[in-house]
Amino acid sequence: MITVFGEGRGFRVVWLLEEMGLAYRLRPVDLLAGVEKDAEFLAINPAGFIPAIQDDDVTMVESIAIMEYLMARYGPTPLAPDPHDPAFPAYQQFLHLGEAGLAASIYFVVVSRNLAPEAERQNWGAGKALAVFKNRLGLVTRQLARSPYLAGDRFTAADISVTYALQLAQRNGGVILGQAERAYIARMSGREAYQRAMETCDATRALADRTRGQ
Ligand SMILES: N[C@@H](CCC(=O)N[C@@H](CS)C(=O)NCC(=O)O)C(=O)O
Repeated sequence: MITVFGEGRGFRVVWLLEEMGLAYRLRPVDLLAGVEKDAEFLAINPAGFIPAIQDDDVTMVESIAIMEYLMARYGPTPLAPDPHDPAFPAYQQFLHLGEAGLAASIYFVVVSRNLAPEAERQNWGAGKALAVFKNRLGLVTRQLARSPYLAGDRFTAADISVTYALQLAQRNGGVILGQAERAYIARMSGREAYQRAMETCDATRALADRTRGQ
């Protein structure tokens, strides 16, 4: 049985597991309560960030690497196009842009806005991170004008990667997304596997409920 530790970007992993129909359990990790008190989780990831997974004797961190591991280990799956498929380059690019370009940037905007001391909320680093996010978002907008999914005409793990980042920006980063991105999120979150993942992920669902309509 695969164990997923923590939500946040762990939502990507849970959504992927639901898309693949694999059995798993979610073990919550409460970062705000203080991860230093969670000895069981620190034994899995001594660096204390989420998500992590345990799969028999495999322990991993990094949500995109975890998704790639699961698709390679339990695939083949249409969620990961074959390297010879014409969809592969766009798939690979957006799978990684979702974290390296989008989520990793907006995360520092989110923590500055929500967790930093009042006087440090408007800091230069957060402004630069927001500018980087918006710059990379332009590539997503351009791609959505060309195709319904980021890798072309079918859903892949790249859509899981980017949808998570767009929702983080919308829910916690103060970003107002355009019509194309909002319609894309609505399509992605209408998927049955997404809905099942939301049922499992209590913290993500609570956040979505709190920020709906903002
Ligand atoms: N690139 C990593 C980012 C992991 C990450 O920063 N996770 C956040 C929550 S989603 C976290 O644990 N932050 C607390 C910390 O880094 O100490 C991934 O995709 O898994």
